[in-house]
Amino acid sequence: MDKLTLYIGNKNYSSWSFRPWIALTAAGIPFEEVLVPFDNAAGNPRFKEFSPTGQVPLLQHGDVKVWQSLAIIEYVAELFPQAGLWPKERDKRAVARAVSMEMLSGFRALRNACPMNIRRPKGKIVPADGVMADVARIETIWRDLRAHSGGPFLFGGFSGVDAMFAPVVNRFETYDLVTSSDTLSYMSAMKAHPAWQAWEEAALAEPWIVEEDEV
Ligand SMILES: N[C@@H](CCC(=O)N[C@@H](CS)C(=O)NCC(=O)O)C(=O)O
Repeated sequence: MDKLTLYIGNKNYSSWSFRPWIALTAAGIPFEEVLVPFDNAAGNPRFKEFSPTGQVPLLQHGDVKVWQSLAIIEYVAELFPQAGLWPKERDKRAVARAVSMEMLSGFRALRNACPMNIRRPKGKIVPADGVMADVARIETIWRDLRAHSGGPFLFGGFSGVDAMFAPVVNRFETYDLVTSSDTLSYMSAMKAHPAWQAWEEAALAEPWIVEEDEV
């Protein structure tokens, strides 16, 4: 099989890169990582050299290019069906995809007001309109799925859905947005995962500052 190459942005800030990276890493799927740091002043010209959207993440597999974080997780799940990236049962898989799509296309208030920033010391902000409604919906998703699966992750073991929500765990923590014990318990499970810790360690070691993501 051709090797998999995953192009990503800064580990400190690139929430969309984090999703497929943690999915592949947690599933033990071998891949080469190519990190291209953001260069907002120049409009990220290097991203356009490998990505049709000029955005990261992008997965290269032979001649195949896959962009969009969720499409990458889907592609890899098809290549490695034993990796358990989606639940085995069709009904659970449907829910897994539905909440992943909610994440991919929604929660804009939270995403805009609270950029992922692994390095930022924990500290509250005054939440912009809509942020706490996004937080409440995400907490409901997490609580319901874990009540059904028994946890510790959304469908029991770590899956592609947890990967889709991984950056939210950082946002909740960094901006001190949640207090419920159930939410905090899920966040602890995520932060204890070796793949999470590997990303965090690398993010903390990065030298780059992206001013517009420093809230
Ligand atoms: N919906 C896309 C979002 C990708 C995205 O917004 N990537 C950001 C980094 S996290 C990016 O490449 N930004 C650079 C730019 O927009 O110039 C996905 O799921 O992959």
